Amino acid sequence: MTRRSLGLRPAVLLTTLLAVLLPMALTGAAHAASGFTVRDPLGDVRILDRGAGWTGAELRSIDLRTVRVTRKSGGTVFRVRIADVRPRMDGDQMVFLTATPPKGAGRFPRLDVGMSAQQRDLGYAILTTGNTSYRTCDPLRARVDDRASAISLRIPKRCLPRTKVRLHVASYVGYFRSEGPSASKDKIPYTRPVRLR
Ligand SMILES: [Ca+2]
Repeated sequence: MTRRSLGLRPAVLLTTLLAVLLPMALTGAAHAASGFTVRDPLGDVRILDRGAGWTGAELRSIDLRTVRVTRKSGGTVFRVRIADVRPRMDGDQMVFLTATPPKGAGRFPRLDVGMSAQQRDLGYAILTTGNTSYRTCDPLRARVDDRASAISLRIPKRCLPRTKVRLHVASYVGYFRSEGPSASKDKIPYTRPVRLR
């Protein structure tokens, strides 16, 4: 394709090219997703209370396997795979994510996220940006993938820190959004600083 064949002046040609290419670039950006995965070994659940009424299999069911963080244009999805999602279990399988600044970079922003396979409508995210300032995204609905034993929560951008943070993940068997003690626990130690949005 030449200028002559199109019969266009350079400025018009440039405008035409931009008109074609710019929407393509914007579309590409809108659909771009990036992220990372944190892995944890199986078999490392800590039993806190054997006498709380749950079977050994139930107590070990929250064994963390992977945490996949996918940044999208509308927010970030945290997808946590555990050993065995049990939607009909009596009691709750819970996952909590905490994000804090790199060492020595102060206390804020701090992100607190909670989700449960049994209490799907009660997921939440709280972004604390100062001693008395915070934003809440509550309630958020968790998605449960039985076959993959995964619990996912999508957090809107307004409740995500803009700066790099270290991510900590913990899972429990107990009762979600209650003050009661938990019967078992697994955890992934703080990661290196990562971007969540
Ligand atoms: Ca584990």
